[in-house]
Amino acid sequence: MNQDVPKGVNDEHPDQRGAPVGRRVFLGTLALGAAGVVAAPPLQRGLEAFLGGAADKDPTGLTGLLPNGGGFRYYSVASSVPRKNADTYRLTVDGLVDRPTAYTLDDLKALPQTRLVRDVQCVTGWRVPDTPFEGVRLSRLLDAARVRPTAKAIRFTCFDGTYTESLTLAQARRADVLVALRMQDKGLSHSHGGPVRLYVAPMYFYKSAKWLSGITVTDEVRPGYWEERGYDVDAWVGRSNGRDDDPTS
Ligand SMILES: Nc1nc2c(c(=O)[nH]1)N[C@H]1C(S)=C(S)[C@@H](COP(=O)(O)O)O[C@H]1N2
Ligand SMILES: [Mo]
Repeated sequence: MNQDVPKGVNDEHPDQRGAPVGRRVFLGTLALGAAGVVAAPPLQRGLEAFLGGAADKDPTGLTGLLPNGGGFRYYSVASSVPRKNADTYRLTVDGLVDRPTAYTLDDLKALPQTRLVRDVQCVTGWRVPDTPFEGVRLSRLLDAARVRPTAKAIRFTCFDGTYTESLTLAQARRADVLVALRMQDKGLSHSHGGPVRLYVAPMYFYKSAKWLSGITVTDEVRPGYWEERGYDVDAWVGRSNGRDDDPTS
C-alpha cells in the first residue's frame, strides 16, 4: 500500500467554477488518499458516502452548476504535465506481446475510428451526460501487437509520470474501450489528457487515464494510482466503490 497522501496539486478543481467548490472536492480527495493507507472496506464505504455515494449524490453541488457543454473538471495528480504534439507524442505497446509497437499521433489517426456517446461519471458524484468520445478501439492495438497466451491484464502509464491504470485483458478487449483522440467532437485538449487518453466507457472516469503513453501487457492486474488508494479495480458504473445502486439515476 502506497502511503503517499496525494500532493498539494492533486487538483480536483473546476475548470472555471467557483473556488469554494473546488476546494471541497480537493479536500475530499485528500481524505480518500489518506484512506488508502488503511484501506479497510467499511472505512472505504464511509468515505464514499462522504464523497457522495449516499443520500446526496452530489456533495459538491456541481451537477446543479453544470450546463450544456460544461461539467468536466480538471483532474491531475501530477503538478505539471508536459505538452505533447504530433511530433513528440508516442504511444508504446509492449510487455507480453510478440510485436511491440510505438505509434505516433498520425499512426493512430490513420486507424479506423470509433465514436461512442455515453455519460461520463466520476466516482465523486459529478456526471456529464451524452459525451462523445472518438478514437481507436484498444482491442485493435492489442490484436496488432499479438498478445501472448500467458497475458492476463493491461497496465497503462501516462506521460505525466505519475498516473497509472489497469484493466483485465477481457475488459480491455471490450468494444467500448477506446484509445481516444477526440472528446466532445474536438481534438482532446491538454487538460483533458490530450493528445491521447484512455476511455473506458462502462467504468468510472478514473479508469480513463489521461496523457496515455504506455500500454503494457502483463500477467496480472497491477492496481492503478487510485486503486492503490482504495478505489475498486473493477470500476463498473453503479456496481462498485461501495455502491449497490445506480449513482447515475
Ligand atoms: N493521468 C491522469 N489521468 C486521470 C486522472 C489523473 O489525475 N491523471 N484523474 C482521473 C479522474 S479521477 C477523473 S474523474 C478523470 C477526469 O478527467 P478530466 O480532467 O478530463 O475531467 O480523469 C482520470 N484520469
Ligand atoms: Mo474522478
